[in-house]
Amino acid sequence: MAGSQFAYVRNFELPDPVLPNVYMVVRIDGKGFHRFSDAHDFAKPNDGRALELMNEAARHVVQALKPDVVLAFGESDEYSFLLRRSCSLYKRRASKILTQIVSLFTSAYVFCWSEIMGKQEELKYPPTFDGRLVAYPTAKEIRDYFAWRQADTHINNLYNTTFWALVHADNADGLGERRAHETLKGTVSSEKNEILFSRFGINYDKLEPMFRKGTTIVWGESTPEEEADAEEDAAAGAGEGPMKSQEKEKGNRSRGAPELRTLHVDIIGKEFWTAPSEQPGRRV
Ligand code: DGT
Ligand code: MG
Ligand code: MG
Ligand code: MG
Ligand code: MG
Repeated sequence: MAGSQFAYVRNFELPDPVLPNVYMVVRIDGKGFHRFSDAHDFAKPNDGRALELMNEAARHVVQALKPDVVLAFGESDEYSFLLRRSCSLYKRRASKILTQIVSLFTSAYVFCWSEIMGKQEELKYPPTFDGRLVAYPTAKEIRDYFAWRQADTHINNLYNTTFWALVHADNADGLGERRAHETLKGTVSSEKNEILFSRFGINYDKLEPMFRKGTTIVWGESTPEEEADAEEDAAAGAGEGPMKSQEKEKGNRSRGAPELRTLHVDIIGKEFWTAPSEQPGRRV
């Protein structure tokens, strides 16, 4: 067969399977987002729309890789995706799984850019993301992994919020960036909280949960309120033409079916991992 004398090169393609029956976590991170966020005038320290764009790109990944991705957590320019232990995607080949997620996330980020950032916000150059895949043997490492990422969210957000408050103070106290760094050097959390409260009247705990807790995406049951809404919609639509009856059908079908939930909650404590209201059974 033509080409068979060349086909031996295939033997150089070594398999890279991940061990069976272990959790996999893929973390993607924006490349050079310090520059990217400046170039696109992201608000400091947190740009709500830019974070929503990250969340939307992540939802694309979770949807597309259903049911293998069971949880995603994002903050800043990064997102972590947890794959269930029984995942058999690409026969568990690490490079295939990793590149698929990085590629899908990146293209979704670009695809959704104008919808979320606004049509007038030009994408000035192609954003890229790097990624890594790590295997973890037990639920303990998984919970500690996500606790580690959320603790990072908190530390960075508290620092950045205090830093930019010091820099932007619109009175004679306004420090330059260098002096703000100096002021915060060596301070512990309680001191930053105190600066925020006494100098700027900011109660850190009242700031947006998305900024403080990051974003967690999980499959879950709809809440009783959402079900009531769906029922209301369905009832209102009864007998009112094809569009309405389709909505009704959708409302009916979604009842009890797992749907994507976007949360900004504590995932360090054990409640998140065991709460029956969020998902029947344990998450991992
Ligand atoms: P890397 O990941 O090594 O290629 O380098 P960077 O520049 O992406 O650095 P990284 O990932 O450690 O830190 C994320 C950067 O993205 C950091 O400079 C702050 C910026 N960034 C992320 N989210 C926001 C935001 O909402 N607003 C602003 N202004 N900047 C953000
Ligand atoms: Mg990085
Ligand atoms: Mg980055
Ligand atoms: Mg980062
Ligand atoms: Mg192909």
